[in-house]
Amino acid sequence: MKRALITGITGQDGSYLAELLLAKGYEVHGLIRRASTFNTSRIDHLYVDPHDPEAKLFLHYGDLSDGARLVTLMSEINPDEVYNLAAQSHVRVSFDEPEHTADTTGTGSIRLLEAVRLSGVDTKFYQASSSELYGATPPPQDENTPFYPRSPYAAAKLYSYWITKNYREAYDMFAVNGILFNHESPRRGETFVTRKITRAVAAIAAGKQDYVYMGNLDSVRDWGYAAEYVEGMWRMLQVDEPEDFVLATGLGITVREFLEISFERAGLDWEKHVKFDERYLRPTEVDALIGDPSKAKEKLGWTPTVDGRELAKLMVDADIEALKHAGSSWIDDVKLASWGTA
Ligand code: NDP
Ligand code: GDR
Repeated sequence: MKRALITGITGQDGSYLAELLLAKGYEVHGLIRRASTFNTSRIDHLYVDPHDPEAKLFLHYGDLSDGARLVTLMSEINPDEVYNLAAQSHVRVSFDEPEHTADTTGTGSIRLLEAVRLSGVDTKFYQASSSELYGATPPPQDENTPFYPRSPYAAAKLYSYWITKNYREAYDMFAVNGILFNHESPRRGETFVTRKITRAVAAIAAGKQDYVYMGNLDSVRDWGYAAEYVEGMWRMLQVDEPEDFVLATGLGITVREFLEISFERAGLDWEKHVKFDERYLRPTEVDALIGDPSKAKEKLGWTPTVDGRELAKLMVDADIEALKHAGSSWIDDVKLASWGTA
């Protein structure tokens, strides 16, 4: 039985990846941060009592800021595959918390790579790199496109990208970067633009909210479906040679078009419900990201089937359904989301 360690298992991608690896018969270990309340809602459906001999999912307290803990865990777990998905992953928030973002999203990766090296485990390593690395470089973007980061988040991810490549070359590690374009799902964090929109559509359609406040509607993103992207991550670790791969759909649409499709899905006119708030603008914006996934198609046999337009409908349907079961807690979430700058 193969054993995997996932950092960021409580996040969107971590939850889909855990599901995928468990279905493939892996024993899955996840790193979770201690919080004053439980934050495992995305993986609660995978819970099996750890005393049960059939249990295959195990969680361990730890943090990417705590290198010694990572070495201990790596030695104890002795994984065949490590997926480094943990990060402060919000671009807008990285302008508010640049140093924390550097520590988690940047230095966190070297701590984990060092934990692999110091513990001496023989493992493959996946680094969650991002299309944000391309930043100001115009589309289409592929594995050979020059990077031009435009945020503290992207600059931290740039460090992680290069240090992963360096450990591959310096220590002959099987360490790869998945350069993933935006990918979304009904489990997407509530303050990323797609989920913010689809949750607002559900709330407005139910008469619980009148408006949603947004920032720049002109940016173009290549949105794919997270459940399909974790399959691509896994495939990157199953090939003979360690290489970096782009995962994308190849279709770019504007935030405005995503809004239009989402509101239309619920029979609403977006222009009557969307207001501008400059709080959601970024000091430097990434105007357009559209990926070319040819290499992943050819070498991994990975082909996405859901693009941004389909995703908008899928996510609106899911949020309308979720709202029916949420009761009063839904309103509180919407209020909470509007407190910050995200
Ligand atoms: P999420 O924000 O949903 O999840 C981030 C995860 O990282 C959470 O489990 C979070 O834990 C954990 N985490 C944050 N800080 C720390 C820390 N200091 N120590 C340990 N764990 C920590 O991100 P996604 O699932 O969307 O993305 C997964 C990865 O892929 C991230 O690295 C992201 O930057 C990257 N990425 C994402 C893309 C996307 O479109 N989704 C595209 C390209 C790259 P907690 O639940 O406790 O907060
Ligand atoms: P992004 O995702 O920055 O691409 O990073 P996000 O959904 O936050 O923004 C996408 C675009 O929408 C514009 N926008 C708004 N964004 C938010 N969050 N809230 C708003 O109100 C709003 N109005 C307009 C943004 O300006 C931006 O242009 C995501 C993250 O998952 C990263 O971790 C990952 O690396 C990249 O995708 C690829």
